[in-house]
Amino acid sequence: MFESLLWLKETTSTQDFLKDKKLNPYTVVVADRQTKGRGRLGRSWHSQEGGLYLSFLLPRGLRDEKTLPLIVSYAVSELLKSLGFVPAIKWVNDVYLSGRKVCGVLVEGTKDRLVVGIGLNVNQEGFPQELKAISLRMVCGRVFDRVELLMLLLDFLKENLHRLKEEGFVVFKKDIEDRLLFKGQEVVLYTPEPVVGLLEGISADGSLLLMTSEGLKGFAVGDVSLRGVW
Ligand code: BT5
Repeated sequence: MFESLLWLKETTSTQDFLKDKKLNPYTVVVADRQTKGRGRLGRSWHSQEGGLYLSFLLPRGLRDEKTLPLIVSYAVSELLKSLGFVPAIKWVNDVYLSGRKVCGVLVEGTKDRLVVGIGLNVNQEGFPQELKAISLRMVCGRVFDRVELLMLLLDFLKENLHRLKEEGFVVFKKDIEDRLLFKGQEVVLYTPEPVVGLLEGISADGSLLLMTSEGLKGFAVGDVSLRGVW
């Protein structure tokens, strides 16, 4: 599936690197560090050396395209599980270990392509306190070979993107719910308007289901956090 791969020492953002060029779908670009790594809504992504920062191109019009942030987070969580970690998926685009963020996913669209970005904290020894971030090394004390890790990650992505194409998002619903962060807990979803509710799970289209004072509601966008915790 992923036929060509470029590994850069440094770039502004692997997302911009792919957006700016006319490259084939499934091209992958990796960088050792990014000077302007970004998250959603213009937030910045801390991209010091030691992490794995990659983006790849997909054609538009894939089945259940809107669920890609969840599918890619799920593929990362499968990779981490295969390595012996116990990952949680934070709806809609994060993977957590030990209550801290280890990976973020960003999906952006151009006219005929989707650019999928993954930032995975691997060998970093620490982060600014306010980020509430963690790396694989900080969890288990081991230093990982990032090339090996990337190859494994691409395998998990390939398998799960193929499954999405063949069977649709609905077959992922239960597996994602089983490792959904805050499931069964009272949360606030910033849409950006705050909505309080009990996190029930996800719907067949990947929306977040909250039991609110007005009944069960589905949400397609937002940032979720535990009620009373920043
Ligand atoms: C994301 O956004 O989590 C998507 C991050 C995608 C990064 C990849 S790296 C390769 C590709 N090239 C790019 O330029 N981007 C993609 P969001 O859900 O908006 O979360 C952003 C928030 O995560 C920030 O505001 C911080 O609070 C936090 N954060 C920043 N850097 C982090 C890190 N290294 N580890 C954990 N949390 C971090």
